[in-house]
Amino acid sequence: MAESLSRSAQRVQDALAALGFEMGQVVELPASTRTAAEAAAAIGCTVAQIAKSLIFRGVQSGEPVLVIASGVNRVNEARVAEHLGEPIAKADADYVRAQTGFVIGGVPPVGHDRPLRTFIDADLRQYDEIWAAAGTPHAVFRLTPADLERLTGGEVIDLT
Ligand code: 5CA
Repeated sequence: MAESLSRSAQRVQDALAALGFEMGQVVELPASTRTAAEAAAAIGCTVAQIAKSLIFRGVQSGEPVLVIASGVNRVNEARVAEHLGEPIAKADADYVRAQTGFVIGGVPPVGHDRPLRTFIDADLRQYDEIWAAAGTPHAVFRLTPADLERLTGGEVIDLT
């Protein structure tokens, strides 16, 4: 029998179930998955297959924005701003926690305290399977790019 998940990882598992993603299985690993590079090493996939969930803040509205990017890509903030309609700034750790309910290094693409405006890196579409954080810096789950798009309702954009 599988060991029980930590509270934050279970929250993501429950969110996946509520979204009807039956195949979604959160796994907690002994090794750190806090960064995209660590997650790739722990999973045994490429860094590009890590779907990292980054939180930004709309400079005018103060509203949070979730950008889900391939682990190898640096987010072009100006590109996101064009789609959003306002400039964005990097969020600090307290803001990330307050807006999502999760700590940096574990922010998942789904299961947040409230829905977040979401953009998805088009580069992720080239992979058959990708991995995302699942609530803690030791928890991840596997999905396809199509799953990610359906689960988040995010807008796919060219991020680089
Ligand atoms: N669990 C892994 C991948 S599955 C993960 O969450 N990676 S991540 O890249 O999405 O999360 C780490 C990200 O948090 C970094 O890329 C960076 O954008 C952000 N970050 C790290 N430290 C800080 C910090 N002190 N303040 C604000 N953002 C930070």
